Amino acid sequence: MAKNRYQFCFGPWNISEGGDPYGPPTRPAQSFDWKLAQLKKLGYDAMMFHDDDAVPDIDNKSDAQIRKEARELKKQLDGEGIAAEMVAPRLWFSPMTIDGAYTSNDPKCRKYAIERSLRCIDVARAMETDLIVLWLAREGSYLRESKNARKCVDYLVEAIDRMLAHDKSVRIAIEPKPNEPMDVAYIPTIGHALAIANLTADPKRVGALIESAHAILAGLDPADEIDFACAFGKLWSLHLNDQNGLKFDQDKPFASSNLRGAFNQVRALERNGYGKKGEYVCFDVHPFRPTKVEHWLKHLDNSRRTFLHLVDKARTFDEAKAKVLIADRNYQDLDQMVLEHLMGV
Ligand code: GLO
Ligand code: MG
Repeated sequence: MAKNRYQFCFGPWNISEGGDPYGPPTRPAQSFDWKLAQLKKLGYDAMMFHDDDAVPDIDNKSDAQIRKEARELKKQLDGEGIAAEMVAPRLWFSPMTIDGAYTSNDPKCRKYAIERSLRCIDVARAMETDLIVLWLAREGSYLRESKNARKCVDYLVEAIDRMLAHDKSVRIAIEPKPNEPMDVAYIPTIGHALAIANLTADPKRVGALIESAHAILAGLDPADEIDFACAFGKLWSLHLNDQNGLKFDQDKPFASSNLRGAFNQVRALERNGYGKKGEYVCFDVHPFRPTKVEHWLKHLDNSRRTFLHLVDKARTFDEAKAKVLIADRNYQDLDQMVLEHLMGV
């Protein structure tokens, strides 16, 4: 397998229990410590966190208590040789975020969302990461008439500006997703994320995170989204996974549905030098619901293995031969060349 520059990461939520809207969990909950130990064994380098993965019950704790617990966690991670990749405010569980967080119609709820985000930054600082990820889960609407989408752009900018002002070293990576849980989200694609970055007080500190499944849900090719973000120097994190067409967010193992699509994502990462500035390859993947406890970590191990195999495939792709076919507009043979390369024949 490829000797490579990549460093890998997942979050505690990726060792999930299998509950879905139609049925209960199929695996028992595991402790955080157990999850951390598995991360190391699987050859991963970092963990990504929600603010309340790092400090449980964060809404009911004082600022001093939050900082203390985050520092203790940092020590635990240091002991294991694991970095914290990022911290993300979980703005979709609280009763204060039922109708949106930064874009709620209720000013009290918007205030809660901003204050919670500032606390999330305090957690990140204690855990020595400068990266905050914003998955804007409920920033959208269930019906268009319920919110003023024009105002919501201002609310989003205001929230991001407050975060940028709270800590001058923090960087914010927006993780776009077109739908789920909302009918339609306000920041559905990388183009939207980068456009809103430009309205903020410090655009240099606002970038993006691409999730393969989210791009597919938007009807886009994740590889092109990667190239687009990289053209702006804005791809600061990555959630690789897979998705079988337009349905609920599946978070399948990387390449599970579309091997060729995954190959093209890896090619895009390779040609942009992703990872050279310390960016991590994170897998936002979940086990299939029927997965037994003894196979519980396979989706993480397999995603990483597939990624490394695809790095080999990207590096051994016959670029010179492809160039000749492209110059001759012989896309038929180019197509077959890619298929045979992936099939190993
Ligand atoms: C859901 C998102 C979610 C985020 C995570 C980090 O669709 O992919 O898993 O990545 O909450 O912000
Ligand atoms: Mg994600």
